[in-house]
Amino acid sequence: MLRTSSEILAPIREKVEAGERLSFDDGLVLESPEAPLPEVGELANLVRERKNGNAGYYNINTHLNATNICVYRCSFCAFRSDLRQAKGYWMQDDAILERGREAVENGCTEMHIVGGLHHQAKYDWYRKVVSLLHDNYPDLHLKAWTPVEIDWFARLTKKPISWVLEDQREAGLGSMPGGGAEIFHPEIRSKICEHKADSGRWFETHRTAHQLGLRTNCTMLYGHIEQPRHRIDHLIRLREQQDESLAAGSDGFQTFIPLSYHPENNKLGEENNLRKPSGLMDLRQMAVARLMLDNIDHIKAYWIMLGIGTAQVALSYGADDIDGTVRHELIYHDAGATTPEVMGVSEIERIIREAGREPIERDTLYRRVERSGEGWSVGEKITAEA
Ligand code: V47
Ligand code: SF4
Repeated sequence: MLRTSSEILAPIREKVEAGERLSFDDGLVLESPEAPLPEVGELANLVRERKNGNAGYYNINTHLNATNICVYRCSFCAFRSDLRQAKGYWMQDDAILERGREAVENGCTEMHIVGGLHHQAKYDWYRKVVSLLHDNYPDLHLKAWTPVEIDWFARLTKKPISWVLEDQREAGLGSMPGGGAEIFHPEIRSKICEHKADSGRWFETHRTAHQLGLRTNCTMLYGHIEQPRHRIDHLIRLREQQDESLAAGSDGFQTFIPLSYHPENNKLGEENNLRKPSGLMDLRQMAVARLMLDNIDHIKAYWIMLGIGTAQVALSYGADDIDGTVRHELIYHDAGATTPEVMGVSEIERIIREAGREPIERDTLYRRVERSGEGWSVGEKITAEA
């Protein structure tokens, strides 16, 4: 018998309303075109409002990609350069310090630092990127390095991940962004980024960071050659890690960011004739993530990647955060993003308000930011369960 759409979602609705955990198979149902997107979104919104009320979080941040030269060749990456390519760059101390000065002048609370793994850069250079900024701009929170970089540093220094993370923390590392996760399942990972840190190493890095008291984010790159089962597998692996970190007394992952694949200027897109995921796909991924990741507080709709319109709608499809004002973003703009290069605070607040949410400026660790005149300070940690 043909089931109506609501019947398909009825068992999931019951679980969501009762606050019960969804299974792998539930995830596949949510992914199925038979599950109507508005209903999936409504369920995700229920969880989103339960966890984060009406808040629409943002921060004032900037990016630093100190080199785009990279030993790896992930097939989706439009940002990387070879050593001898004209677009290759490697920033030295003055340029890095200048970026810090500009950030502080613009009221940034956070610098997001990731980049290529330069063939000739020694570990000390990567450490100096962090220590230079931290020593000169101690109030700027440095959210830096993915497990791909931490794994590279461990290879360069021949030290364990825990040593690298502790050394980075001593240099000024404040937390870690969510990149490098891509798709964990080996059927896909082996095709899009076979050489860099594998899923085991990715989780080992985050687990160790959590044990050391560092907060981290997590991501998933979707909309290329993966299937729904790879995405649900990815989300469940993250959920299991979060269970483990929370059970061990750590705070674990703060935010999950679903990353919508951009097909321009990269081999993966060219060889598979891929198109950008639709707005509907973006919204479904947001909602599915909110429903599956019951133990992660925040879901971010990264406006740079989604576009402003979709990010606004996403605030009612599970997301509670749209990232920040974002200066100097390269990874998405190199891969075809047409969003503005930076957004002002009044504009970011306007688009959150227009989406029916209350704009709240947060710092990287989700504490309310209070501004007076030129300066800023952090208030209470915002509790997730509203
Ligand atoms: O790991 C690279 C992705 C990630 C493409 O933690 C691409 O707050 C789409 O992790 N199309 C880095 N995605 C970005 C990232 C991130 C972004 C915003 C906030 C946070 C956070 C983290 O970007 C990479 C990869 O998954 N990426 N190329 C592309 N062509
Ligand atoms: Fe290098 Fe990162 Fe691009 Fe992969 S995604 S090629 S590791 S810069």
